Amino acid sequence: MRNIILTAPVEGRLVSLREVNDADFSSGRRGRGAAVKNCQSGKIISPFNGHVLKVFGNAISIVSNNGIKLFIQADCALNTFVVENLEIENHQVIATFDNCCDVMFAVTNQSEFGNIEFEEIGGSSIKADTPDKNSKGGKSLDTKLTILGETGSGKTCYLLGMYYEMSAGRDGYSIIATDRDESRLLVTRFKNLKDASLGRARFPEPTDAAQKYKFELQHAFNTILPFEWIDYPGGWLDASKSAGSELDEVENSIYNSSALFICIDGENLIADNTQDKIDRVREKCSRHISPYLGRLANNNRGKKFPPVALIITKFDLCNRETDEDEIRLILEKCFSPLFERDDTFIVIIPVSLGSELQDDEYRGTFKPINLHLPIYMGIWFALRDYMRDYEKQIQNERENIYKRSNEENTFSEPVRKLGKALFPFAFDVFDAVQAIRKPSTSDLKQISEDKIKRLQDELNAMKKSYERLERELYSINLTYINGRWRK
Ligand SMILES: Nc1nc2c(ncn2[C@@H]2O[C@H](COP(=O)(O)OP(=O)(O)OP(=O)(O)O)[C@@H](O)[C@H]2O)c(=O)[nH]1
Ligand SMILES: [Mg+2]
Repeated sequence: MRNIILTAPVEGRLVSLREVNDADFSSGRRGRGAAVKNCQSGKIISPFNGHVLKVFGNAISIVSNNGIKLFIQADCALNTFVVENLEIENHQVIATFDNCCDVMFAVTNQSEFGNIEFEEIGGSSIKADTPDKNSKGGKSLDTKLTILGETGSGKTCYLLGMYYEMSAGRDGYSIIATDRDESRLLVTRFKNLKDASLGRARFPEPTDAAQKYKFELQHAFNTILPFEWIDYPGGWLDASKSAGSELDEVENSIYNSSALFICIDGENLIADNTQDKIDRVREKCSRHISPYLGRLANNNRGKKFPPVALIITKFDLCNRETDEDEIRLILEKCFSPLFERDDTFIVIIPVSLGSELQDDEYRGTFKPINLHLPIYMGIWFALRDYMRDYEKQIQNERENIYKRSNEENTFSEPVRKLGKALFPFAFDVFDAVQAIRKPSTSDLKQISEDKIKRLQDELNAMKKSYERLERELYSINLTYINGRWRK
């Protein structure tokens, strides 16, 4: 089947159709496509040579000479320059619009094609998708966070506590569960965790199957990063006891993770001396996890190792007898191959749900410590990737402007000027026709300049977030970057 790549018919950052409010598009009924949100004003440009099939008040359907049918719709009226059956050329402006929010487009005869991709005008590309009807929104879930650790080490409690902290909002950030039912369940579970009257029953049951949660990280209530969180039963890590399919699932998840969270049970750090603590962490935790890290490095050759948060859970149990220097030493010994790599970012984060949690038959006070920091690390790294992508897009636009300036300054402009001097009337007509057929060089330059400004503004906002998160992370004295401890 033929794969196709089309230039988007409108300028702007492409997003998945899942993000638009129009049910025909977001459900996939219109076909596979993409959208540009918050366009305000702009032009609809044909991405191929072909002709117009139909013109509606706010939509146009066009077909390419080689049979690609594209339906383009805005959520405002269009000023159309074309009529049914009119031939159109690649790059021809077929309509303009003012005061729009979203422009959506989809290949309606999608079943005739294999891969369908859309390229931003002068930017990166997006795979056209048929949105899943059950999905309630979100960009593609590229950011995956996997939490690993022995059974009973506090992974699920950590997730519940983290959601409790972050759903309320912290430093301008907040997290919401994308699915409302999932959100309700999480809220009920962390309410239990807080409810001292429940005693032992305040804690979750051991996890018996892999659980995936879809979250959205927001800043100032704007979604900046959708991510998936995967919570495994700790028992699955023990290769001697697990089924092959369980091991495959854990392994795949680790390979595709943007950041790894490894829980080390603080109870293992309650011992008479450092060597005993090392032996316990090694036996209970690193012995099971290290083989996965080894295979990850093997699989990942040439790529960077994901950042790792070593989360010491239940820190309330061991904080009196284990200080920072000893923690460093213990974890360096237990995860020595990881610390030997010179491309890793490791941060050790002691966390706790409350210092008196286990007092009085588990009726102690819920008082979370540091639960936000591991997730800050994940966000920090994801933002870094986003910022690189934005910088690349800005660079592309700058190159576009440079190319356009060269076009203006060379052949076509002087020839056009001379023609206009000799045949002024004919060239006025020619210019008028051109104006509706193609965006002029200066228009395209303006599109690029506007885009650079928008990207730059978003990039600046991301940089501010990035720096704030970096300050938070560096405030922990237990960060290990590219082969050395950060003092
Ligand atoms: N003192 C203390 N105990 C905690 C804390 N967090 C969790 N626990 C205890 O650890 C137990 C296990 O926590 P879970 O979150 O269920 O452990 P898990 O890693 O998800 O375990 P599996 O689902 O079996 O893999 C809880 O039932 C609590 O008793 C904490 O911050 N402090
Ligand atoms: Mg669990």
